[in-house]
Amino acid sequence: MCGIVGIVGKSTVNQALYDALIVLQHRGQDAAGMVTCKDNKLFLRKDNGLVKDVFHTRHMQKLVGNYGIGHVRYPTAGCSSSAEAQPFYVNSPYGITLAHNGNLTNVEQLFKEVYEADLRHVNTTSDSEVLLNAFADELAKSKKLHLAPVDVFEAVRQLHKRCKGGYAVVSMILGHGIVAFRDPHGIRPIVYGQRMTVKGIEYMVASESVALDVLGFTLIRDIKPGEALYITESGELFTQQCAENPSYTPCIFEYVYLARPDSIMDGSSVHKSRMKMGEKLAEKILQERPNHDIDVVIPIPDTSRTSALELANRLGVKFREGFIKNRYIGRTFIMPGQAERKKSVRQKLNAIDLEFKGKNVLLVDDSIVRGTTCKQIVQMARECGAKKVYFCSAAPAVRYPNVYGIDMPSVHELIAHNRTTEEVAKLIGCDWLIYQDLEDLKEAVRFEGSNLKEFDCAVFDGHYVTGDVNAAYLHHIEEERNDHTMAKKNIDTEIIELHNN
Ligand code: PIN
Repeated sequence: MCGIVGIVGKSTVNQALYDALIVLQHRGQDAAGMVTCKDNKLFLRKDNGLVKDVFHTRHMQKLVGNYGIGHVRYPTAGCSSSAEAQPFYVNSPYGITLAHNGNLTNVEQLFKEVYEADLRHVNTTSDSEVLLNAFADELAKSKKLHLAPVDVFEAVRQLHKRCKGGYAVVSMILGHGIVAFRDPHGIRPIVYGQRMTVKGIEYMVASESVALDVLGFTLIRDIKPGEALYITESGELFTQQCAENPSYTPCIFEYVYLARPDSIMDGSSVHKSRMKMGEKLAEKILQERPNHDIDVVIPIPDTSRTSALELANRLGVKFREGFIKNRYIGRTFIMPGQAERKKSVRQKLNAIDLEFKGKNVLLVDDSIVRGTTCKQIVQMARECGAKKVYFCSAAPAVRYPNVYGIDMPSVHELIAHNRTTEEVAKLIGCDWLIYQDLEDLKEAVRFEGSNLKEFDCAVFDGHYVTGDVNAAYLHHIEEERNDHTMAKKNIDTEIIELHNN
């Protein structure tokens, strides 16, 4: 998962891009980058680190121009070297830069084409750089010094035929403008909006609507699956459907945990979806445990608060904050290596004893992935004197890997992989465990009159909407993801970086 943004403004856009990246920081804390364009020159700054640490005044002063794109990275494929920070750049044709959120499932095939047929060199292991080269190759086929919108759309049309997987992309073509597009299944999110200035209309595309809100842009709509958007440097906007058979199956996990609650995605409010997840969970508890003896509902901060509150309301049970989070520690599942993850839970959360002592508590989390955090939290609740500890997950059991750009662990590290609910309950040490049903989760995200019928729910049901994910690919992903490989990659990267310096 990453965050992307692109702006075509009427004056310098660097500050607006920076502000947007700050708002999208939750989508990736690993690296950040921005590229702007002025007088036929590109200005690029990217590095590992948080947005606030990557851009200093001296960089911002040089990032001039009225259009540009930006990226925050949460590594999914490839390694975490700063050379893999985005946006990526190719000089031919025109000078093109690109930022990508998602993961291509046919990257090896595409790499081969780019290398052997298009005669292009890719310098990193990032699928985004391969995607950029394939896009550049398609744009070059127009053989024009200046592209018309129809040429841009033709290039995206051809690109859709060549790429498989999940991708939301923003690309800047020097001397032309910004192109944004979304994969034909609409797996990863991307929206666009506008704001009026005295000099005219400015346009912005971003992963989440919250970036538009904060910068005073009005949301126009989501880019449709397969659709492309072209905004010229002078501010003319064109859109076109570029996929042959688009289908609308956005990633449901965005609503569970990834997106900010104040975002609207594909027309559905993330906040409202999470409230409904709580209501649905309450109904399931009442059905499965009509004589439950829950004294208090306690959320595991932060994401689960919204659903836990609605759950408590619906059950007619008290809602209490029992865990205090140290907000200066990063998210748990982005850290490589099990030992580091275990250590950080205690640093991250502390329990208030009196909310637990002598009570039957229902703990609520947004999801259970590895189960390591949950296990320690259950233990903390018991140490604080809870009589019974029950557990609820606002999402169904995570049993399969994600291949469309969410950095899920290897299947063997997923606690629910090949396990029943009872087995998971036993492992995390709670008295009973209830998972959301998948149909209820879908219901929670759909709203009345919405076009959203189906979703990418692969992590819950193992069904991969792009149709190309087979056992061999899953095996390959598995090899890439286990902690051992990740740790080795990080060490190798460090050595290469030291060597380069
Ligand atoms: C954390 C959201 N959420 C908490 C991420 C823990 C799974 N974990 C996924 C639960 S926050 S575990 O609210 O956004 O900070 O199953 O891997 O132990």
